[in-house]
Amino acid sequence: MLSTKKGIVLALFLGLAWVGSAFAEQSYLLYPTVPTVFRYDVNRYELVSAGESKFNSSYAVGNLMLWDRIEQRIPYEIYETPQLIGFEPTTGTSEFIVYTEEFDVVIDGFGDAQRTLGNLCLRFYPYSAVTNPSLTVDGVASDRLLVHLDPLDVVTPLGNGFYSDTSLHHIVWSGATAMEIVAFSDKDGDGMFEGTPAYRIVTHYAPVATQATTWGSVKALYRK
Ligand SMILES: [Ca+2]
Repeated sequence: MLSTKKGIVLALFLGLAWVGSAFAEQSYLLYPTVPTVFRYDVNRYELVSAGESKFNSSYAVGNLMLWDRIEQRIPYEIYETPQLIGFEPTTGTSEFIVYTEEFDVVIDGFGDAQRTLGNLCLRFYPYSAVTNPSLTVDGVASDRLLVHLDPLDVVTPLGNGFYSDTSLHHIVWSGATAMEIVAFSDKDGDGMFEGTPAYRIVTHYAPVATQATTWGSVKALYRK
């Protein structure tokens, strides 16, 4: 749980970030259910090694643990990802890297208060598209790179001062070398995402299909 002092500092930080951009739409945590490497934004996260005082083996991937240096806590939200296999540093936007053209995406409304994510959308950005990329979300073919989703109510306590509810979406894509995916609230309804996402998924075309051996059991966790 955030102390009041930390909460005030965080509120000031978020307030300044808000003032800093004339118009920005909120992005949300999303992650894949298949094996994934988390490329963490070094301005927000750092790695802690086994033996350091902050290290908690319950959150270890190998001998490393991710730490949120802004909120000074374990980033529980990242550990919601069911098949986290490693970490790599990057700068700017944190991203989950996968290699498949068909997988499930979880949108997670993780936060320190109950809320409803309205005007919820997935936005897709193809890399090096050689033809018109094709895209199917939840079995429905989309001729646009923006897909509207039902609002997501976030009401379930996680037990550590945070709340989380999720929605699961099955994605199939082709016709590009990679696809970047962002979840956000389209406040102005123009079908575009304005701002810099806190998180995204980058899924790469994989000529040799990867086998997700735990595919069925992982999906079962999220289908409620
Ligand atoms: Ca917009």
